[in-house]
Parts: sequence; C-alpha cells; structure tokens
Amino acid sequence: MQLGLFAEPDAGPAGLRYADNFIEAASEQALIGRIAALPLQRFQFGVFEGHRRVASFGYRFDYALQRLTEAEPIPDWLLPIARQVEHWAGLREGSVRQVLCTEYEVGVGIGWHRDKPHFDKVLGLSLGSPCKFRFRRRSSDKWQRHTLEALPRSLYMMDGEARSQWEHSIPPVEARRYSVTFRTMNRT
Ligand SMILES: O=C(O)CCC(=O)C(=O)O
Repeated sequence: MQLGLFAEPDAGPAGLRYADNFIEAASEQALIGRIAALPLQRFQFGVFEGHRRVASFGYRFDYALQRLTEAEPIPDWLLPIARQVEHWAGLREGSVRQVLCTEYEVGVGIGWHRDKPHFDKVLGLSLGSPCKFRFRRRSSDKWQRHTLEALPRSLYMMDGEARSQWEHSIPPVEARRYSVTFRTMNRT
C-alpha cells in the first residue's frame, strides 16, 4: 500500500497512546497482591453504587459533594510505578497526583463516561486479564467508535481528544481484572 494516500483505517482517537508489556509479570503479580489486600470499597456515585471495587489515593471525587476531596497519600509501593508512568508519558516527576486502584470481578465493567474535568491526563495500567477498552464520540447523527484491546501489563494514556471529546467504557470482563489509573491535575 502506498503510504500517505489513505488515512489509517482505524487509527483511534487522537491523544490515545498504548504500550504493551509496560511491566513484567512478577511486578504484575506483586501489584495484584497489594491491590487485593486493600480495603476496596464499591464505587460510590451519590446514592448509586457501582459493582467495581476501588481505593483512591491522593484525591477522590466525592459525588455527593460534587468536588474533589483529599484521600490517603499515594502509598510507597505505588510510587515507583507512578514515576515509571510519568517517565513514559514525558511528565514531570510528581505530576501524578491521583491514583485509583480498581477491581473488576467477572461480569463487571464500567459504563460510558469521561473522567472529571479536575483531572488532566489519565493513564491506566491493566492487570490480571485483558479487556475491551471502548471509545465513542458523537459525529453528527452517528457514533464514531474505536476499541483498544488492553492486555494485562499494558499501559494506555488518554490525552487531547481521547481525553476531552471521546467517552470510554469497558464491557463486563470475562476474568477478574485489576487496573491502576494515574491522573494528573488540571488545577493545583
Ligand atoms: O479500569 C480502567 O482501566 C478504566 C477505569 C476508568 O475508566 C475510570 O475509573 O474512570
């Protein structure tokens, strides 16, 4: 095929970056052990409760108060990986100020959403099992769609249009999945 004549068939949202094998299998197992040992709580949004279980560090978004509140500091065992994520993304050390650990049991996913505007860049490490990380954006009367197959030990970053214009969701997972989401702040 002659390069340059045709647009990529499905290049995906601008601002989406992805890397396979961001961490080694031994680190993945160690992280899963740490996350599974956390006092994970069902995700709370106002009066509703999600099926995924989470622990927030640095900040958490309080849906009842509709604002960010302070959470436990990012624990020492997460700091090396946060630094590795910042380095990969070309971010200044310490830019990651919020970390969310999530457990998805079999059959649990996450609905369509964009992350809160309080956060800027969003990076996610997948652990334990693959998922279909879906994107959609309204384009006149149709949805533009893209699916990223996020493998265990991979990292994605949502920046630019992927972050501000596209929504994302994960359909119910087929095997238990964990993720660690790293977020920088829009306003300090
Ligand atoms: O589990 C993931 O990788 C995505 C999590 C997510 O979209 C969120 O917590 O807002």
